[in-house]
Amino acid sequence: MTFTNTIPLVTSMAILAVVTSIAAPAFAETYEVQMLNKDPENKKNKNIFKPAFLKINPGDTVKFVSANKGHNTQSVKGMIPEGAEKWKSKISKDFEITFDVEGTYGYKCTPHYAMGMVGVIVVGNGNGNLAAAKSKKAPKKAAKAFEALYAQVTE
Ligand SMILES: [Cu+2]
Repeated sequence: MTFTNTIPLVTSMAILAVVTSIAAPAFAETYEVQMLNKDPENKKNKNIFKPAFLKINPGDTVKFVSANKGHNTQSVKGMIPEGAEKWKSKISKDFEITFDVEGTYGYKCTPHYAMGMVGVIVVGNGNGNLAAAKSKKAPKKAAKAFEALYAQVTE
Protein backbone atom coordinates (compact mmCIF):
# COMPACT_ATOMS: atom_id res chain seq x y z
CA MET A 1 0.00 0.00 0.00
CA THR A 2 2.73 2.47 0.83
CA PHE A 3 4.42 1.45 -2.42
CA THR A 4 1.67 2.95 -4.56
CA ASN A 5 1.79 6.17 -2.59
CA THR A 6 5.53 6.56 -2.87
CA ILE A 7 5.80 6.43 -6.66
CA PRO A 8 3.74 9.54 -7.46
CA LEU A 9 5.55 11.50 -4.74
CA VAL A 10 9.00 10.62 -6.07
CA THR A 11 7.86 11.34 -9.64
CA SER A 12 6.43 14.73 -8.79
CA MET A 13 9.57 15.65 -6.85
CA ALA A 14 11.69 14.68 -9.85
CA ILE A 15 9.54 16.81 -12.14
CA LEU A 16 9.77 19.72 -9.73
CA ALA A 17 13.57 19.41 -9.63
CA VAL A 18 13.78 19.47 -13.44
CA VAL A 19 11.43 22.45 -13.74
CA THR A 20 13.41 24.36 -11.08
CA SER A 21 16.75 23.79 -12.78
CA ILE A 22 15.39 24.87 -16.17
CA ALA A 23 13.65 27.92 -14.77
CA ALA A 24 16.60 29.17 -12.68
CA PRO A 25 18.57 30.97 -15.44
CA ALA A 26 15.41 32.86 -16.43
CA PHE A 27 15.63 34.74 -13.13
CA ALA A 28 19.14 36.02 -13.85
CA GLU A 29 18.97 39.73 -14.45
CA THR A 30 20.95 42.22 -16.50
CA TYR A 31 21.84 45.56 -14.94
CA GLU A 32 23.11 48.62 -16.78
CA VAL A 33 25.92 50.88 -15.68
CA GLN A 34 26.36 54.05 -17.72
CA MET A 35 29.85 55.39 -18.40
CA LEU A 36 29.38 59.15 -18.42
CA ASN A 37 31.31 62.41 -18.81
CA LYS A 38 28.89 64.16 -16.49
CA ASP A 39 26.14 63.17 -14.10
CA PRO A 40 22.89 64.43 -15.68
CA GLU A 41 21.60 65.16 -12.15
CA ASN A 42 24.72 67.00 -11.01
CA LYS A 43 26.92 68.47 -13.75
CA LYS A 44 29.80 69.05 -11.30
CA ASN A 45 30.07 65.29 -10.96
CA LYS A 46 32.36 64.42 -13.87
CA ASN A 47 33.64 61.11 -15.26
CA ILE A 48 31.41 58.68 -13.46
CA PHE A 49 29.89 55.23 -13.51
CA LYS A 50 26.14 55.45 -12.87
CA PRO A 51 25.19 53.72 -10.68
CA ALA A 52 28.65 53.43 -9.15
CA PHE A 53 27.36 50.97 -6.55
CA LEU A 54 25.43 47.90 -7.56
CA LYS A 55 24.26 44.86 -5.61
CA ILE A 56 23.38 41.82 -7.71
CA ASN A 57 22.97 38.05 -7.41
CA PRO A 58 25.39 35.40 -8.64
CA GLY A 59 24.57 34.68 -12.31
CA ASP A 60 23.46 38.23 -13.02
CA THR A 61 25.01 40.26 -15.82
CA VAL A 62 26.18 43.85 -15.82
CA LYS A 63 26.20 45.77 -19.07
CA PHE A 64 28.51 48.77 -19.09
CA VAL A 65 27.07 51.25 -21.56
CA SER A 66 29.38 53.66 -23.36
CA ALA A 67 26.94 56.57 -23.07
CA ASN A 68 29.80 59.03 -23.58
CA LYS A 69 33.04 58.20 -25.39
CA GLY A 70 36.44 57.89 -23.76
CA HIS A 71 35.67 55.48 -20.93
CA ASN A 72 36.08 51.80 -20.17
CA THR A 73 35.81 49.41 -17.25
CA GLN A 74 38.62 47.39 -15.71
CA SER A 75 38.73 45.33 -12.53
CA VAL A 76 41.23 46.60 -9.99
CA LYS A 77 43.93 44.10 -9.02
CA GLY A 78 43.40 42.93 -5.45
CA MET A 79 39.81 44.23 -5.35
CA ILE A 80 37.99 41.18 -6.72
CA PRO A 81 37.27 37.84 -5.00
CA GLU A 82 39.60 34.89 -5.32
CA GLY A 83 38.62 32.72 -8.29
CA ALA A 84 36.88 35.59 -10.08
CA GLU A 85 38.03 36.58 -13.55
CA LYS A 86 39.56 39.99 -14.07
CA TRP A 87 38.31 42.11 -16.94
CA LYS A 88 39.29 45.08 -19.10
CA SER A 89 37.00 46.51 -21.76
CA LYS A 90 37.88 48.54 -24.82
CA ILE A 91 37.59 52.33 -24.60
CA SER A 92 34.27 53.72 -25.90
CA LYS A 93 32.69 50.26 -26.28
CA ASP A 94 29.75 48.66 -24.49
CA PHE A 95 30.82 45.68 -22.40
CA GLU A 96 28.91 42.85 -20.74
CA ILE A 97 30.08 40.61 -17.94
CA THR A 98 28.31 37.89 -15.97
CA PHE A 99 29.26 37.50 -12.31
CA ASP A 100 29.27 33.99 -10.85
CA VAL A 101 31.66 34.33 -7.91
CA GLU A 102 30.28 35.93 -4.75
CA GLY A 103 32.08 38.88 -3.28
CA THR A 104 32.97 42.54 -3.67
CA TYR A 105 34.38 43.83 -6.96
CA GLY A 106 36.21 47.16 -7.25
CA TYR A 107 36.67 48.45 -10.77
CA LYS A 108 37.92 51.56 -12.52
CA CYS A 109 37.91 53.47 -15.76
CA THR A 110 41.51 53.03 -16.89
CA PRO A 111 42.10 56.59 -18.22
CA HIS A 112 40.23 58.28 -15.34
CA TYR A 113 41.39 56.24 -12.36
CA ALA A 114 43.40 59.10 -10.87
CA MET A 115 40.31 61.33 -11.23
CA GLY A 116 38.33 58.90 -9.10
CA MET A 117 36.22 57.20 -11.78
CA VAL A 118 35.56 53.93 -9.99
CA GLY A 119 32.69 51.65 -9.07
CA VAL A 120 31.84 48.71 -6.85
CA ILE A 121 29.70 45.68 -7.60
CA VAL A 122 28.63 43.35 -4.81
CA VAL A 123 27.67 39.85 -5.93
CA GLY A 124 25.61 38.03 -3.31
CA ASN A 125 27.42 38.34 0.00
CA GLY A 126 30.24 40.85 -0.39
CA ASN A 127 31.98 40.31 2.92
CA GLY A 128 34.33 37.51 1.86
CA ASN A 129 37.00 39.73 0.31
CA LEU A 130 35.79 43.14 1.52
CA ALA A 131 38.66 43.68 3.98
CA ALA A 132 41.22 42.76 1.30
CA ALA A 133 39.59 45.10 -1.22
CA LYS A 134 39.51 47.94 1.31
CA SER A 135 43.18 47.52 2.16
CA LYS A 136 44.26 47.80 -1.48
CA LYS A 137 45.92 51.15 -2.24
CA ALA A 138 44.47 53.46 -4.91
CA PRO A 139 45.18 57.00 -6.17
CA LYS A 140 43.92 59.64 -3.71
CA LYS A 141 40.63 60.56 -5.41
CA ALA A 142 39.91 56.93 -6.30
CA ALA A 143 40.64 55.84 -2.72
CA LYS A 144 38.15 58.40 -1.41
CA ALA A 145 35.49 57.22 -3.86
CA PHE A 146 36.14 53.56 -3.01
CA GLU A 147 35.86 54.32 0.71
CA ALA A 148 32.35 55.74 0.20
CA LEU A 149 31.35 52.80 -2.02
CA TYR A 150 32.75 50.09 0.26
CA ALA A 151 30.83 51.67 3.15
CA GLN A 152 27.65 50.62 1.33
CA VAL A 153 28.56 46.92 1.46
CA THR A 154 26.29 45.61 4.17
CA GLU A 155 26.58 41.86 3.73
CU1 LIG B 1 36.45 57.33 -17.74
